[in-house]
Amino acid sequence: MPSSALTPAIREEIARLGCADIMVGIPSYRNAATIGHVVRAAQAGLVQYFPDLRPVLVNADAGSPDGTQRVVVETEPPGYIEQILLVHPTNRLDRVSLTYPEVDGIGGKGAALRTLFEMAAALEVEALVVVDSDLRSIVPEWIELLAGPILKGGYDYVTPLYARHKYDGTITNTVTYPVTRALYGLRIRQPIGGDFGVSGDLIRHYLSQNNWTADVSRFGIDVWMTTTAVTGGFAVCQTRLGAKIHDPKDPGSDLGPMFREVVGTLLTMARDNAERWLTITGSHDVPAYGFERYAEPAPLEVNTLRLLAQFHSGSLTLAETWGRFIAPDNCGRVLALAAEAGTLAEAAAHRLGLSRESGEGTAGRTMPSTDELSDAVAAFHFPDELWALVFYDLLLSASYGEVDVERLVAAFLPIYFGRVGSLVIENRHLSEEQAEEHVERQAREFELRKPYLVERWQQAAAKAPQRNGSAHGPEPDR
Ligand SMILES: Nc1nc2c(ncn2[C@@H]2O[C@H](COP(=O)(O)OP(=O)(O)OP(=O)(O)O)[C@@H](O)[C@H]2O)c(=O)[nH]1
Ligand SMILES: [Mg+2]
Repeated sequence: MPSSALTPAIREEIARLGCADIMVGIPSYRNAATIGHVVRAAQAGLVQYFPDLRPVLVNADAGSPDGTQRVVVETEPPGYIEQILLVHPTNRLDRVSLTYPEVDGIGGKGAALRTLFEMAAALEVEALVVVDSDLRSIVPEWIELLAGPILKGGYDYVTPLYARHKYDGTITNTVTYPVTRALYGLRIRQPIGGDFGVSGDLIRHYLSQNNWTADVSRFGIDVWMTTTAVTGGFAVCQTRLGAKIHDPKDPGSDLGPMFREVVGTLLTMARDNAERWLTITGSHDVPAYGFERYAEPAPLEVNTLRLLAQFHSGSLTLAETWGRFIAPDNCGRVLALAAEAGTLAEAAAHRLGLSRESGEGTAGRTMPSTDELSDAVAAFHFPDELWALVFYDLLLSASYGEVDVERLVAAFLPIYFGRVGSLVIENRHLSEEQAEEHVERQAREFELRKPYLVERWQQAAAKAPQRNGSAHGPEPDR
């Protein structure tokens, strides 16, 4: 990990705080509208569930221009919580809001977490809980649910289990869940959930790693944390948080950079940990903590037409690059699907009176719902098995191919749009539960197809022995 870059102000804060047992960290960037509730819920959780521990709450903000930090500072103080909950904790809760420094010139969620890790290590906390600042559905109990397995159960890493809307969490559902499960053999349903708990031991392990990249400073951080915990042999469990309600995002318009950062990190880590996953077959359940909750997630709209149009337009400019990293048979099938996506999207846009490329409503025409859009392109289907194979082609090329990972992932993005478009279309009439079965089916497909990856990996490794044994072998310090 890059050497510490804590600012003098943060060091002073650490010196003032001295030490703590439990810390809640909240990364933020432009979350003035929602962070107040998150801070109140986290404070209440610390006061209510851990009255005998020394607690601290730290907001690591990007220097948001919308007054996010002011909201944190002006939110009712812990004393208010003590009053309304009638709790008299042994130790006063300290609350801090700071602007975190960039890591090697890069700011982002990961850089914020780097500062939180360093603070947690310096304060010698036993458990660090991190929660997103755009959450609507957080309640005080989340703090217990995320820290309890560490403090009471001896776990090191606690990942969330949520009821998410069937169209939310698309990077998780299509990539990080099935790939983490198939590679490392653990069924961690939300490997990049954003709300999690980490033990003091694991924080020290994180700080000792030397594979921190620009992507990890951004949204690559979550998959980096999960993969580092798993490959380091730390005890992982899941915790049942109920619904995740947060600022909604449309996968076709909002998630491009996040996809590149998450998938870029996942691929690089798969490359560096081949010795750990090559021999794993099948997968195991990961224990779950907390009482079952049934919650209705908030609905989310997705523009399926735009997803299909992006898949198609990507194929027009990227066919040659695709041919360089996707096996010929798979590539032929992907190109045929992209052509079909283009034809269907164009006809549907015409019928619905929408502009073709953006799928946006033209003047005087309101935007149709996700269901209406999906009905209009209902014939489109991107098979599970092809998705798994193409992803494995990507993974292999990221390690042994001639195109660098950044370019590979950027070129892969339109294919992901095609896959997500297909899932939204297929799931439009399914309940959340049925959609969940579909996610499981797809994950099993990744396991089933793993021999395809392993075989090709071994062939490539045999041709490039100098890369396999050294740069891409396991790191000696773990
Ligand atoms: N400090 C900091 N926090 C950030 C930055 N970008 C995002 N965040 C925080 O990271 C958290 C997750 O970001 P979101 O944009 O909500 O991401 P998401 O798509 O909801 O991701 P998931 O919730 O993990 O599915 C939020 O608390 C953001 O405020 C950043 O540049 N700096
Ligand atoms: Mg969010």
